[in-house]
Amino acid sequence: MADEDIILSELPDDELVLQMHDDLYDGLKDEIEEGTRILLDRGWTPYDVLTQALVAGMKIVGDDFRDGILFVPEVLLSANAMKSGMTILKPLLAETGAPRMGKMVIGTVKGDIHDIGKNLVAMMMEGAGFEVLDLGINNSVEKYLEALEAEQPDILGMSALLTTTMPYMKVVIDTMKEKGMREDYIVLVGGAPLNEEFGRAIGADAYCRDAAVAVETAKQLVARKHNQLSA
Ligand code: B1M
Repeated sequence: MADEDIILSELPDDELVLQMHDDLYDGLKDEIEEGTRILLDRGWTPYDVLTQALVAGMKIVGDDFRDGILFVPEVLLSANAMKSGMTILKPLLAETGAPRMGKMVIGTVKGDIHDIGKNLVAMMMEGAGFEVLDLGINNSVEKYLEALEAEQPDILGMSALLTTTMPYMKVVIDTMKEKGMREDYIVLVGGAPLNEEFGRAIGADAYCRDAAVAVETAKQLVARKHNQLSA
């Protein structure tokens, strides 16, 4: 069947999700928005739409980018389509009425412009009741420190998607140590090329594999910090 013959609303859930993976691959923003709304209307939770339709679709894009089948302009279109789906989900994920859990400053490190994963983490943290200040992409150590001093958050979150930019996280943590402010904050790091060992080696409090892990880790570490302070 030709693409123009496909009526998304007539597809059963499993076929619609596969079609959304194709549409994300093809960077079709309107179709991704439509598919997102259809799944929500059918009673899907925002989290399931996010993970099963959008994040899973982006994984296929990522694999083909890695294998040289897709190139930057195509991936940018996919990223824009993904973001438009995320824009629909964002208020719904934030609407959980969760009690205030704490505050986080988050940003992608210097030299790195990837922001989809970081945005997802920010969205999920807000949904879990955290106040989030998003510094965007390409953040220097000065930008991070300025925000920490101005905002006094519980958590600093850093994201890096490139093997060439992930070492910059250590620059930020080392500078925090030099200035005697490292222990004032919980530092969480994440991004596809990182792992637990790297997180430990650079002196972060935790590496977070995905947004859900970031939320759980943040909750645990903030609770521990508050218990220590009140003990
Ligand atoms: Co880029 N890129 N890219 N790219 N890109 C990767 C990262 C790459 C792995 C692709 C590949 O070759 N397989 C590769 C890096 C290779 C390496 O370093 N070893 C790569 C490259 C090489 C590049 C360029 C250098 C390409 C070029 O120009 N030749 C260039 C770099 C530009 C720069 O930053 N200076 C570049 C550019 C781009 C686009 C602009 C086209 C676009 C970014 C658009 C945007 O973000 N607005 C893009 C994209 C989309 C990707 C891939 C395909 C997808 C990334 C993504 O959004 N994933 C990516 C391939 C891949 O990762 N497999 C790739 C979906 C997202 C939900 O997952 O970001 O992993 P992720 O986030 C997860 C977790 O990692 C974690 O939670 C998130 C949600 O569950 N997490 C955190 C992330 N941050 C966290 C922070 C936390 C906690 C958890 O803080 C507490």
